[in-house]
Amino acid sequence: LLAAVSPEFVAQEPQHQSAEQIELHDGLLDSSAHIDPKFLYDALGSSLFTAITQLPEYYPTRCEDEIFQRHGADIARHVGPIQAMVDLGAGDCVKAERLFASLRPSHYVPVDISADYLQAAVRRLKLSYPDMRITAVGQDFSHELALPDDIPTAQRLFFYPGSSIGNLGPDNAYAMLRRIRESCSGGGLLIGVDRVKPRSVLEPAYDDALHLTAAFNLNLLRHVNAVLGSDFNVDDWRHVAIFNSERSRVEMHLEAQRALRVAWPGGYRDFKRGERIHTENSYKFTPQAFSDLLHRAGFRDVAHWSDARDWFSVFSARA
Ligand code: AVI
Repeated sequence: LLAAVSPEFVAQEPQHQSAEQIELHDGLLDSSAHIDPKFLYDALGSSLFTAITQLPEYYPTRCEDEIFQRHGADIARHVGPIQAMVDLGAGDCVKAERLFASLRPSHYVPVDISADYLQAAVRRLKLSYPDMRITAVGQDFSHELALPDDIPTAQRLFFYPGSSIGNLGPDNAYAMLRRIRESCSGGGLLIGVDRVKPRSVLEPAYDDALHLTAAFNLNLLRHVNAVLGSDFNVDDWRHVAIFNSERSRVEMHLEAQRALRVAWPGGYRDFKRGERIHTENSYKFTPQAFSDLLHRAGFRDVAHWSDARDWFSVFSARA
């Protein structure tokens, strides 16, 4: 039995599906096909992202490091004394570790969707910081934040580096900041934010000469094949990265190189040559726009620091 949505988009009889499969199915059958950027991060995707942060074109990581090096003492003064440092998307915990000396948390709470990866990082940290209490939380914090309730909210400093907030759309970014504020009432937030800058800098950062970002984007199709059982052929697709200045975001897409059909259990879609799947937005902010967003989300006492070129900013705010 086929329920035709249009000649190109066909949903077949529903089978037992996971939430991720339903999300992928719906995104692929939308009038403009899209796939959530979380599907960029399987094991290979996470390694590719780590490699991207070392590319000469990908400036955000280096700019953020520079800010912490140049302004670390000022930042620590603004943050004030803290007990628990809650690291959102901690990964290998290296960014937070560099701040331990200046922020002096007594309790470190790394949160990451990949609990296994986190456990390995925490084992390493425990050897270097035997006196620090460490509580690893394996959690997808994109929809809710559930932290151990023995950490009073006023003792929490949320650390959200790397401009990961920029991968959320405006409504979700606002909702995430509100959730963080509610969860650290009396405490604070330290967050990295990428800034608006010329297209000539932004586009190569997302379309590098070694094609690592292209591999990162295309690898999402392999991850989707594994989750959905689809038959995407990576060779049929091309990585596209463009700065959408009206919306202040770099967009990543995958573009069909020929007319083709992608099928999966429960559906298929015919793509025309040149048709695109939208895979990621990376919003870029002016300091004023991000400061306004923090205030709207209920933060106060907002301060920020930048690198020498004003390409990236680190904001500190109280909740
Ligand atoms: C993780 N995130 C902040 C990166 C960014 O810059 O938006 C992901 C990324 N996409 C392509 N390159 C890096």
